[in-house]
Parts: sequence; C-alpha cells; structure tokens
Amino acid sequence: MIAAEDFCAALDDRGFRFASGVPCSFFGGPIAHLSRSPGRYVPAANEGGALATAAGAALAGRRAYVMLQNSGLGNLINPLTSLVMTYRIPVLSFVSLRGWPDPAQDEPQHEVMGTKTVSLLETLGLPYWMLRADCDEAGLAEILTGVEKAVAAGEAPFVLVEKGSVGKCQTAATDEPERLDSRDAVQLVTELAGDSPIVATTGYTGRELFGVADRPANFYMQGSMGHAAAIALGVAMADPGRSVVVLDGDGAALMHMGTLSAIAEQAPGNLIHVVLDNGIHESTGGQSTTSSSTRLDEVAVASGYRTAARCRTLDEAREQFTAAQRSPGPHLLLIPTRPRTGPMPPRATSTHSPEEMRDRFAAALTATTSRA
Ligand SMILES: Cc1ncc(C[n+]2csc(CCOP(=O)(O)OP(=O)(O)O)c2C)c(N)n1
Repeated sequence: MIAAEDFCAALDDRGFRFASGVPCSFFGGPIAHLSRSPGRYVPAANEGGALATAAGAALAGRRAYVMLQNSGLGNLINPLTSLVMTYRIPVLSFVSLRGWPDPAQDEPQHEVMGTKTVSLLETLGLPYWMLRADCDEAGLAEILTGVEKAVAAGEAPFVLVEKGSVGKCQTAATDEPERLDSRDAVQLVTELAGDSPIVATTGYTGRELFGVADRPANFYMQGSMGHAAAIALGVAMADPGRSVVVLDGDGAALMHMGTLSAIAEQAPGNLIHVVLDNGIHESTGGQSTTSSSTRLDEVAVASGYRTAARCRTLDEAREQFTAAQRSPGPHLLLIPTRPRTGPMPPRATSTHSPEEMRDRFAAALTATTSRA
C-alpha cells in the first residue's frame, strides 16, 4: 500500500497537479489530502464532469487526472470517447475496481462493471496499468513512467486501482449539532408516508431506511447514483393518484441535477422529494459535496417545483411533509443532517436480492394502485 501523501506527491513530481473526481472510498486518502489545499481538487458533480474539467485544464497546459469508481465509468464514457479521445486530450484516469477480482465478494451492483472494466478499456483501445494492493512507491513510479509516455503520445491512460492500494488520510471531523440526525428524519418520513412507495438513494440512506422499517414498498437503490428522483418520477407518473416519496442525498441529487427540471416540467402532483443534505459523500468516507454553495431547495423552486422548504427541526419537517401530502406537488423538502454516528444498519442486500426487491416493490405498487 502507498500512503495517500506519497501517491499525491508522486503525481505532483511529474507535474500532475490538477485533480478532479467523484469519490470512491478507495480514494478517500488522496481526496482528503488534496482537499486541504484550495484549488488542488475539484469535487465534480459526476464522473463525466470530472473528466471534462480535467480536459479543460489539460487544454490550458496543465497535467490533469481524475479519480473515480468503476461504477462511474458509465458517466465518463461519453466525454471520454467524444471529447478526450476524439480531440486527443491526454487526461489520466484512476479507476477503482469494485466487484473485482471476485464479484461475489462485493455488492451485486458492482458485478457487471467489476467483470467488464478491463474489457471495456480494451474494447476502446485505451492504454491501462494495474495498481495492485502490494505495489510500493517504486511500482507506482514505473506505472507513471508508462503513463507519461502515453500522455506524450496524446493518449488517455488509465490506472485501475485495486482495493487497499492507497492509504487513508484523516478527514476533518465536523460537529454540527444544529443539523438533524438523518435516522430521525428517515424515521419521520417513513411514519408519515403511510403505505406510499419510498425510493431511497444509494449508500447509507437506503441502509438507514432498511434499518428503520423494511417494507415491500421501499425501493433501495444499489448503485445508479443520482437517479432515485428519476425512478420516483416514473413511479409517480404511472399512477398519479398515489403519493410517491424519494429519499435523496445531496451528492446524489447534485450528480444528475437536471432531473429536478425534468420533474418540474412533468409536474407530478404526487411526488415528494426529500433531500438529506449532510454536505458530504458520507457513504464513501465523508468527502465534501458542493451543496454548501448550492441551495438545492432554491434550485428546486427555480426549476419549477411547486414548493420547496428547508426544514431545520423535526417539527418543521413533519409540518412540511404533511402539507406536501395535502397539496399538489412536486414538492421538495431539504433537511440539513449531520454526519451519522454509531453503527450503520446492514445493506438491504443482506436480506433481499435485487430481483426480490424489484418483485416485492412491484407487487406493493400493484396492491396499492389507485387505478381501477
Ligand atoms: C456513478 C457513481 N459514482 C460514485 C459512486 C460511489 N458512491 C456511492 S454512495 C456515494 C456518496 C453519495 O453521497 P450522498 O448522495 O450525498 O449521500 P450520503 O452518502 O452522504 O448519504 C458515492 C460517491 C457510485 N455508487 N456511483
């Protein structure tokens, strides 16, 4: 394993001083280290944005790299093929390998990408190297020498990163008692939702919902980060007579923020969008999102949501949620939450396979349909 500081220094020494990305816990160390110095790391909304930002920096003469999880390759592939490869802008990508080498050892949503990441890069004809967990600084130096040759040739090199290759780094602890406990917020939403379907975003939020009350009408997203609200839009439009709740995260909502506009344009009166805003990607280790500079409640209103409210207390959240149930939406409730403490409940996949979740959610929708 290479220490996070040494990983960043090795890149720095070769002139790679501009970084962007979307967190994976594998890169928690380098992201925390770079984030201590302003301007060293751009927390992108999604992986495609990270690559495009790095490409812009490369056009301006900087050596740039991105860090992402292989689940985010889907978001990256469009700017990779049509920008970076087409214009031959040499940007370096570090991609963590979830679901690899044995997908059975990881969560089900990583199975497809885990087994296909290497072949995808080979299909695209991209040069790549493997950073193994037992790789030391000399091994990294050798990889970076190869990377530099690829960059000089105008190629977009990739380094695939095995779990445990790069060390962790202390993240600054935050203590924000004025924010709500996310578990209390999830509990409240579950209580008020009655038998309405709840779509929960990927990561800790879904686990928290599973821990509070596992019910067939809960759809726990595994992966597809940023798409919870879009799923809920589809569910809401399929049966306008039934209320639908989405439990989102700030990182996830920012990742595909255009969905707010799509929701507003369709204006499903039965959609309640709850965003638990802790300001961080907590599920991957607490890296900052950009929600401190973007008020998602105001974005929702500007996008065309019927109402949006910032709820600072549980009473406010109760009042706003109940009001949202009584009047046509779409409505957004932004709940500032503090970082979670204590043990997390297990993942829903500890009990239900993805197919089971699909079937029981679909059956719950059929059972509670308002359609004749
Ligand atoms: C496309 C994609 N990129 C990255 C990830 C890794 N990932 C899983 S959960 C998560 C953080 C989600 O942050 P947020 O929505 O703010 O929720 P929190 O973890 O704070 O509850 C990330 C980055 C992913 N699953 N998919």
